[in-house]
Amino acid sequence: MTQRRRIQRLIGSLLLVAAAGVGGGEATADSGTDGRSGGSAAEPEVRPLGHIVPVPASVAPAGEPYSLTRHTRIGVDDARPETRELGRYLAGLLRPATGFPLPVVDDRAARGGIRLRLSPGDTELGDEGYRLRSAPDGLTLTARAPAGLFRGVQTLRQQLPSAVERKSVQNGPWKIAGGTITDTPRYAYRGAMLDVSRHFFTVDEVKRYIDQLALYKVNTLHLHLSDDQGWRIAVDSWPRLTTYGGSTEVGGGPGGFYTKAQYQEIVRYAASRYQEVVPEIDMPGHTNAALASYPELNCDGVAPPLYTGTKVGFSSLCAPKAVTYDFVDDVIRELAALTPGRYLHIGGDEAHSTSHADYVAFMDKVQPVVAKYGKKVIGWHQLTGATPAEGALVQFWGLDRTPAAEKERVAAAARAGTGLILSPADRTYLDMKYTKDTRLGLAWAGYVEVRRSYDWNPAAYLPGAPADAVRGVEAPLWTETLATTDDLDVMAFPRLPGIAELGWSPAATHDWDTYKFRLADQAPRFDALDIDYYRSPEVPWPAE
Ligand code: TNX
Repeated sequence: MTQRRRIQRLIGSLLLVAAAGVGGGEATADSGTDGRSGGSAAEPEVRPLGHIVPVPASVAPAGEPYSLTRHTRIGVDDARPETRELGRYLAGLLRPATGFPLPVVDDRAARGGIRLRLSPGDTELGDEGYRLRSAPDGLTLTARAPAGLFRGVQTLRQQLPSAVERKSVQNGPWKIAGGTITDTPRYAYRGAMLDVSRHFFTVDEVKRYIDQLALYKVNTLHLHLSDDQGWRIAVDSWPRLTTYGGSTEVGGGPGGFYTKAQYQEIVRYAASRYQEVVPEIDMPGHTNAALASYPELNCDGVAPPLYTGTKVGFSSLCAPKAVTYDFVDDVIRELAALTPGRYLHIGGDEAHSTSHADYVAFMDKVQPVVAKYGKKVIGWHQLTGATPAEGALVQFWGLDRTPAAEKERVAAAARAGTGLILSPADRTYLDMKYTKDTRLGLAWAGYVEVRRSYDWNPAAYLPGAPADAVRGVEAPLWTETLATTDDLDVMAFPRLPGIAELGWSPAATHDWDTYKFRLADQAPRFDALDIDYYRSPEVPWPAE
């Protein structure tokens, strides 16, 4: 958290204390008002069912709330070992703030408690859906698979007062509104990308981001592992990629890289949050770190110096050279072996110093290598300038002003069966400035205020692309200007939850005028989780 926000928050709590003194100990809707208009009231004791982000597909409030107490047990169905693990995860979330023991027990021993149940026959719940039933006599989460229970746990968590996110014991009561939520995702692919190349982020920093994504039901973490400024993943057969190519970053800092063991730790942690990691090695452009590490990868056989600036489009692997494909085969083989997920992202963007013929030849040779090692290709949408492989997905990162012909090329690929991930830069790029006054970020795609990032429809975004070609959305976080977790926080929040909602919630629920209130009510949760965020004037935040 920045110093400025710490001070703001301190003043906010002093005002609250003062207001409580005047009002006889009751915080009122006005307490702590800091002069901003339109702020919503203090958190109610029981959050209305479904007043969360992403908004659930179906919400049926009914009856009295469920109360979590010091006697609550968490019951797990032992049909699969993951369920007990999920019970422990839930207990781990709830114990610090409630101070309750919350033992994880056999389902039968949890009468009146919180129960996590698998019901594989419940086909309407799909792969990630869940049902939450809350009543005074118990709370039950049901899903067909552990992933659904995990998503349901996030709903349960958001239904509780935001103080539940704090790491020390807080006052309850801990109530969850009565009724039933039945919820399934709109899209199977709900991603976030983190660029660990322009600035390196440690394993712990990546885990922190994974936990933030989990809260909003994101299921894919795309890691941009190589670029001009740094190579971040160990490759045993080409060790200088990391020892030399990983030794710096934008601005000349020390950079860094993940050993294979560290990378696997990230992958395992993501899996425990039901996120699939999509590793990206960007090729044939964005490769200065590799070219600097191995002279033979350059057409002229001369290694360029390491690069710590922020220009793009100046580097290329040498498409005509045989050694290039030995290199690519080794990298993809070793990376595939670290990847339980289905996809490898091969980049393919901004290859401005690769000729079109070389680009096509390169992609024609490289995509089969991905298949050979058992993975499917994802590429940035320039891949449609070559021929995307069978089963490939392309990630569209254009914007409103992208030429119609370029959009049509992507749409044509979609009509021919290529799946689409939508990351329009002027909507989903979390590194774009919110306004001209935003301290961090870039502005090449324009300013992206909170409403703009939320208020678009993925199904109708790309003219001529069939709606069912859209596999989902992804919010990329490029880090040329971002060096710390505070920097990541303030750019991702509060736009990330909006992209996550576009990915999860049914199109029929899409509505800025209701979303903005649900988003506003995430603010105390951001605070409790120590997430720095941009207090956009478009959002009716509660007073701090
Ligand atoms: C474009 S989007 C890039 C990245 C930059 C980003 C900055 C894409 C595939 N390439 O290399 O980091 O803009 O916003």
